[in-house]
Amino acid sequence: MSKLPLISVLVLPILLAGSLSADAQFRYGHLVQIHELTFVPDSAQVQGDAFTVLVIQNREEGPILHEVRSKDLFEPGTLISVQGTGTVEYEGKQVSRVLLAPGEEVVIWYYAAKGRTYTYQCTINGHSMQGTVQAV
Ligand SMILES: [Cu+2]
Repeated sequence: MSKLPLISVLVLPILLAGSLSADAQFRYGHLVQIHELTFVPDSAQVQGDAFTVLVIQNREEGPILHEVRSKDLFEPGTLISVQGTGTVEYEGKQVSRVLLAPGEEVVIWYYAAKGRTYTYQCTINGHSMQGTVQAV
């Protein structure tokens, strides 16, 4: 685990160099923060037909565990890699979900195909959270 935070240190400045706008949106990816049982922002657009990164951080102030599930993002041919400080769980060879304790983050590299919409969810402990990424 000790080497994992380094990845964020390397990746986030690259992302943030592109834009520091308030909507935290980046051309080749975007940053989502979880606050009060909500993905913020819960929708975004990214460049289509391009390698893209989605960073999701659990920023809850209380001890609230979240997960990231996504049939779309974790499917073969879409997912490139999952990094970060969260706990990655697998079903066979496929990522089934990533658990995020407060302060943890997941860095999802994937190929965004133009025209597709990718959804991700958290349903742990009765949560009904959803976010979408549209590749344009
Ligand atoms: Cu949740």
